[in-house]
Amino acid sequence: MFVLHHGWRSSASRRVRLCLAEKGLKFESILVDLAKMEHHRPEYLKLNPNGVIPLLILPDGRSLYESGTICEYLDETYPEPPLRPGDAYGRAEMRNWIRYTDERIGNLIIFNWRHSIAKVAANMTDAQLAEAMKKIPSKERQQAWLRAARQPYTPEEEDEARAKLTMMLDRMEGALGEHAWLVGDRYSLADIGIVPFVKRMSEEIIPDELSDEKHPKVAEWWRRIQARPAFKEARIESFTSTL
Ligand SMILES: N[C@@H](CCC(=O)N[C@@H](CS)C(=O)NCC(=O)O)C(=O)O
Repeated sequence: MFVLHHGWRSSASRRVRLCLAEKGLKFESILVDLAKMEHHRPEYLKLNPNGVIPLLILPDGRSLYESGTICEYLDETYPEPPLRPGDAYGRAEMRNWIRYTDERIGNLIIFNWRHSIAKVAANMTDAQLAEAMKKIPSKERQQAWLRAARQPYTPEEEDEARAKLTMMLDRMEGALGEHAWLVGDRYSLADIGIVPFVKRMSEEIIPDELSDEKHPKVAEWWRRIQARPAFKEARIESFTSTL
């Protein structure tokens, strides 16, 4: 049995749950409370030195982190239904999509953390914050925690993030003008990788951009995605619901 350390609202965790659901693989769920910094505890960092979720423990006891890598591993190990293109070029394109979305996670943090992490971080004393910083392994995430605690994002930064997220939709619109899914005619890990981003954009960030008027191909893709049984199974639910 797989054991997944995750969060219901975490985008990277959502990718892995989507992949597991497509494959019909069950898992034991271990929820990691980010606001309590459970992902920075020494025992967790031993298994995922990056100090983020998700983390997947395989049935043989070995562990894996990085959502894109986990999904590729699952597809290689449980090939049905296939979630990667059948040819090397297609798989390379798929990896570029995953990398592209990975690099844009910061634009989601600006909107996501205010719902949980920022509330806790803002109440930390300077001494508590300094202590917390020592446990966060990456400079980039230390910076994000500091921003959450002491320097909320400005409206200008939010607008900039919205513009970058809209550019992702523009790029998707181009790809979907050529074929049914982001890479060719097969639903793949490229699509799965971006689903959590689009979910958040559709809720409170830039919902209008998901309309048939603004991005018709993406809007149609989004309807097809939401109709997949795995979407429900993976519980890609409203971010602000009380999960
Ligand atoms: N590249 C990583 C990103 C993981 C990631 O950013 N996870 C977020 C939740 S979606 C997290 O753990 N954030 C808490 C933190 O940075 O302190 C992956 O795809 O697994």
